Amino acid sequence: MTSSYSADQIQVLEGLEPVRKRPGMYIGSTGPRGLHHLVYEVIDNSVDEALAGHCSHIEVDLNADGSVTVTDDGRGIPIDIHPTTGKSALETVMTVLHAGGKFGGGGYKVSGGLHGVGISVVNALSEWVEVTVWRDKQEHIQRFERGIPVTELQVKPLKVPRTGTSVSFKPDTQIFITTGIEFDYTTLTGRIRELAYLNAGVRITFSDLRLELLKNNEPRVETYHYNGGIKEYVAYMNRDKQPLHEEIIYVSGERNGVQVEAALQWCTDAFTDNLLGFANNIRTIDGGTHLEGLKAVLTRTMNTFARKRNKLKDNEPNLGGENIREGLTAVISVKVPDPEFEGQTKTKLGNTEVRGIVDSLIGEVLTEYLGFNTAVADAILDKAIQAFRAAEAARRARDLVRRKSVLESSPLPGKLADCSSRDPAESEIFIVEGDSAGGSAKQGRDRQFQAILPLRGKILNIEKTDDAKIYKNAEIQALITALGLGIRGDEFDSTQLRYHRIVIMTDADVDGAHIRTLLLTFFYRYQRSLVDQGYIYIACPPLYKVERGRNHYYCYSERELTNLVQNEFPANANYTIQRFKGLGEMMPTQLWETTMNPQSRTLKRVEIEDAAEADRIFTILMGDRVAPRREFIETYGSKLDLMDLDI
Ligand code: 0RA
Repeated sequence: MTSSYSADQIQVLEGLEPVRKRPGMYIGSTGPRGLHHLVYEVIDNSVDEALAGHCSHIEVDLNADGSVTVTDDGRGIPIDIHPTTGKSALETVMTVLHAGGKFGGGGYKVSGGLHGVGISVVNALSEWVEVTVWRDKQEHIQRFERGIPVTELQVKPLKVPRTGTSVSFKPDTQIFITTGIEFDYTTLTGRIRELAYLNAGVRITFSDLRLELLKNNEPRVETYHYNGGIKEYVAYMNRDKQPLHEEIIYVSGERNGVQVEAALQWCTDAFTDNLLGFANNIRTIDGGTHLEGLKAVLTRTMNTFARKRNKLKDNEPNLGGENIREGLTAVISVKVPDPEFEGQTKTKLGNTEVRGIVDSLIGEVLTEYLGFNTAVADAILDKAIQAFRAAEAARRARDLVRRKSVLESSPLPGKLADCSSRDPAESEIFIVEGDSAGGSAKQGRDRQFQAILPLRGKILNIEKTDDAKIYKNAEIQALITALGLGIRGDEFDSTQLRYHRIVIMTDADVDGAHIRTLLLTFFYRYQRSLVDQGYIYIACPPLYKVERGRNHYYCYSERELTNLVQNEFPANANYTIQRFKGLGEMMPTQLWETTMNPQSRTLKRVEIEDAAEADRIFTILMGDRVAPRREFIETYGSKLDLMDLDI
């Protein structure tokens, strides 16, 4: 390091020290989510360059050493010396908090909310960063360690002229202490696919070059490139459903500096809505003014049409918004110059002006479209009217249930082995498959805080069943009363919940996976907040017991078994392997030790990051169309690989 950097160093420390002190303030957490945000932040910079029209290809590499490289073919981060700081623009962007925006130069700095904190935050939280800029027929490289420049900008002539930026970084294990720095393939590709859909025409290549994931010596390389943008996104989400109308309705426009883009398609075989909102490329999980605008304009426009086309009589009430949205898949993406993100997780768009802009822009286009395509308008209206009648019938069924008080006052199910504790916060319930596993679990548990509910065989498929039948089903009634759930569709009251950990414990085979899916579907469709608020867990029983001499080991995956036998044991070791075919085969003490004891078990909390993907999975697994379901199960086998199961 040259002496001329010592003055800068102090400045740099002042600049980025708060980030290292309180990383959570900048990236949300130092868990897996925060870790992945580092990658998103770097990609977002390249996406901005693409949106400005200067870059067509972005490459993301997960390197074998645990670092990540993001390369683009844009103009390259400027390297000229800033007159006041005396540092290059590149170094300024890398070492000064929020310095990125200054170089934005018009257009949208689309990032916001969770990201958009600037690439300097990535620099601060990385063990090292290396930036390469190709521009002005030269290659410029600078290296940083924990936010501090450790080399000057090194310049070499470029033999083959090119332009662009490449940022490599390795997250700092001193920052990501608890969960480490391993990136998740599905999480990253999910976001990259989303970005490619949201930014039509941008090509993003993803390569996983990590040694342990090499399959048949081939790295996993995936390219995401959608010229149709969010229209293709809707087609992708609906690919296993029956569209009600072929053409996807598409709206795009700009008003008062706010860009609006929406794509909509209704399906005949879907009974929920699936609305995805984005603001400045950030998924707004908690909605906000753009979604409010979309819902309002849909309800108003469709009711106007219903009267115009005599589908509703003068004395009949308006169709409800939820009736109109039944079976609708929609993506709305807005770009707001000055986004406000609200709520605890900053995933709700707050800008009030957006509501009216979305409403008026979409209203104009939709009215014109439906006026020209009356067959489409009629099909959507007929479905909405059907939905309205079904909702009326369901409401009557619910009222009946409520009057009879089946749920509220019914005794706890006989097969429930309840725990002694009455404090839901410390209580757990294990939902197990069959009486045999139930028996082992009952004997193995700690009855103070662990309850066991054995289910007989497969539970009812809630996806295909109407409300009246649901309440009559014995297994579902047992679940509802044991857990203390209310009536479907009612506001979720977490104070009524009898256990704060609801653990699905099924066999590690195809049947077990199916039952787990049925249960997850039940929770997801019946009381989605149970999933969203993190009450649902999956138990991880071992697959193998290995005995060698007086020692025994439990292995929870094939990989663990191979590793144990090949790497931990001497070459000529004598050992036996027992494969557990079901939980019922385990001794109660074994089940306790490996799967139920909080001191030694692993529980996975079910987290559904991508509601759209979850929705699609449940539709495939539970819906009527057999072909995609078979294909899905053949592809993914017993692991629900696409769902993000985190911790
Ligand atoms: C500001 C100005 C210019 C380019 C960029 C930023 C830029 C930043 C990043 C970050 C990753 N990739 C990037 N590509 C470009 C343009 C300056 C000019 O040439 O006029």
